[in-house]
Amino acid sequence: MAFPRLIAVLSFLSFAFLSAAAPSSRSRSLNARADDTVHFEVTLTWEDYSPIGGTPKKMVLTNGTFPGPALKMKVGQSVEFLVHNELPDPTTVHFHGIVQQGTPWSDGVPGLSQRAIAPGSSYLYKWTADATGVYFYHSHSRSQMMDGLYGAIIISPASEDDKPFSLINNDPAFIKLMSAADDELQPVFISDYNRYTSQELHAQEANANIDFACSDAIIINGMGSQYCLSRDELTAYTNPKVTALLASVSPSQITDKGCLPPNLPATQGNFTFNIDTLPSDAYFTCNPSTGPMASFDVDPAKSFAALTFINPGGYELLKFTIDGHKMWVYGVDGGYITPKLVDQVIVNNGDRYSVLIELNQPPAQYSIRVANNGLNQVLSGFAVLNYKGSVGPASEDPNALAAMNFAGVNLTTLVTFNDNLAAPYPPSAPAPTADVTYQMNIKKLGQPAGAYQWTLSGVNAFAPELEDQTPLLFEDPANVQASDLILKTNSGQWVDLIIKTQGPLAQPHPLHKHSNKAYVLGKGIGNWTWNTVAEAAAALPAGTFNFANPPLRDGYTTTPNEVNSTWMALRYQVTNPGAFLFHCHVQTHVAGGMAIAMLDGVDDWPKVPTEYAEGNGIIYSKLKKKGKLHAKSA
Ligand SMILES: *[C@@H]1O[C@H](CO)[C@@H](O)[C@H](O)[C@H]1NC(C)=O
Ligand SMILES: *[C@@H]1O[C@H](CO)[C@@H](O)[C@H](O)[C@H]1NC(C)=O
Ligand SMILES: *[C@@H]1O[C@H](CO)[C@@H](O)[C@H](O)[C@H]1NC(C)=O
Ligand SMILES: *[C@@H]1O[C@H](CO)[C@@H](O)[C@H](O)[C@H]1NC(C)=O
Ligand SMILES: *[C@@H]1O[C@H](CO)[C@@H](O)[C@H](O)[C@H]1NC(C)=O
Ligand SMILES: [Cu+2]
Repeated sequence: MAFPRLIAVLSFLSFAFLSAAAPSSRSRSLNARADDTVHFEVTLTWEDYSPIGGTPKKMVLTNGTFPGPALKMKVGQSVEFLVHNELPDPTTVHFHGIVQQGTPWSDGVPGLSQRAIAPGSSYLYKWTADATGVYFYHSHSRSQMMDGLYGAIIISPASEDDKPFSLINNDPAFIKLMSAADDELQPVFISDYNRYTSQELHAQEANANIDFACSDAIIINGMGSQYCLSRDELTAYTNPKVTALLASVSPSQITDKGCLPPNLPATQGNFTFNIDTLPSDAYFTCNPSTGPMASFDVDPAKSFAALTFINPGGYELLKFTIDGHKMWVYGVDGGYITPKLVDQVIVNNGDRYSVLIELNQPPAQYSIRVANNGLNQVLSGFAVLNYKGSVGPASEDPNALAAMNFAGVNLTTLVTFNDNLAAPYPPSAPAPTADVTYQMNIKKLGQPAGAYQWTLSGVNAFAPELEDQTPLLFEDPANVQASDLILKTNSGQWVDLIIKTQGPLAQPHPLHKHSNKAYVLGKGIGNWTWNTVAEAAAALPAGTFNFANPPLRDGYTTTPNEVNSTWMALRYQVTNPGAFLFHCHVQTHVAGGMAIAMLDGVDDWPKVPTEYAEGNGIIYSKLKKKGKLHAKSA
């Protein structure tokens, strides 16, 4: 019985020690020498932790910290990421935005690219840092990311010439300062926080039959506080659109936590709710608590500072402003863009925005304000931009410089970054036409399904249990039945994905595509009634689609609408064969089934190394016990 496992051990070992020199399919990485490998190693533990003070809950700590340590590397380097799972549950790690060119088995999706890493086991991910920018790693097992497993990935460019800063100011001295700020960029994780674990939250959803959308706090780099407002403040902050919806419930008001009540047919649909099963603090009772506040030190002698905002949150779509400062948005989802000067940026789940701030204000502490961008809850979180030599808060009245209030309503006229204008730098354009078009239909499945169950295809939910199946990557795609949940493409094809949402009350969904990025060709309000983008472009006003320099991203948020349905058209080329997930990054939605598996390049299907196909992560736990694991340091 031990025989097959022994073979697996041996082959995995040789793989682990030899493969640093393994060639990758990308020419850039062919230059990577054996010693041009960075090795990271982390241990995941399940511990009592409280980011917002008050009562701790169980959270995933990565090497004892939350968020996990940042991984820094140079473009072109080979990366090894060894993870030890000391959690009570299975896990996987996804490297969000990393293409995984030629390494689809390191994409971290259970049931697609690997088997989940069992408790007590370890797993070695290996990939190439193909492109510069800010990415992040996070759990992709069920909704475990909400329990705290995430950290930043920062890939620095080969040359300063690749950066877009001359478009801000052509003076070489300024370019040098801006580039230096980018070299020292600080990641800023902005996220909702819930006092319940992801498993408890899903149990609450199922029992109450609701799509869960109420938080305790917004935390910034794992720090924050739960603020409880007075009833007068809550009333003052209630959006008139929300007031109209509240007429159907009693009392007709938002909850003490600032949330829309969970039993609103207008937002949930026509379902039978059992909200008595919810713990009162899930939606109603607000328990104030105070935790630490994140502070970002900046040095005005350097003239500029760079921050990259990342939303790894469960379900709140967020936005931020910085008191007294405009910002140049110069990077989106890792890629540089033609910079835009703005006051506010919306950061939806999974997305990253890099901003450059000119440090031209008196040396003081300025508030970084993060507010919920949805109408589901009145909620904000705060951090500090701390100038070196600061004499204290920038003004006596803490809100004197605020561009938006606690409910996220603007207090001044402000410019919000327009996602549609995120032109890639250097310029880049898709093929003018697609080879194949797939249409999807986001909606709740409807009774008798639960109010928390969703479909992306428009037909079936991608059930969480599919994470437990044999990974699709390990199958011969000829034997895998294509369906509304499993799409097949051929290598080199240009693929259009048309995503339709159903109004009225089409809420925004921040979708995420694994592997290579896709162009956002256009978005619209109303019914999509065409077979292809070409047909739609002929029928709709000029300018509806951008074929010249459309945003090139791994995150794409559907357009919300209170009245009509909406649509969004994405285009990408199949350049990296493998099994990749396309899904909503709202954790409650993906857990509810809003996902589709793309079998990209079925005509050029990769051969999975034996070590991954058979290894299943068991090996390292054995080595560890025998003390035979020698970690190389980064
Ligand atoms: C995690 O902790 C281990 C043990 O202290 C250390 O060797 C390793 O470098 C840490 N990992 C990261 C990514 O910092
Ligand atoms: C809501 O669902 C119930 C039970 O299925 C059904 O009888 C009723 O007609 C539905 N109401 C609306 C407005 O769709
Ligand atoms: C901000 O608020 C003011 C009114 O307080 C309004 O006139 C303005 O249009 C708002 N929106 C923006 C984007 O500035
Ligand atoms: C979209 O289609 C729906 C269902 O067929 C229809 O009720 C609605 O009027 C259409 N909306 C528009 C803007 O054409
Ligand atoms: C809904 O669609 C109709 C028909 O296209 C249009 O006239 C109307 O302005 C749209 N309403 C909203 C709120 O987008
Ligand atoms: Cu969603």
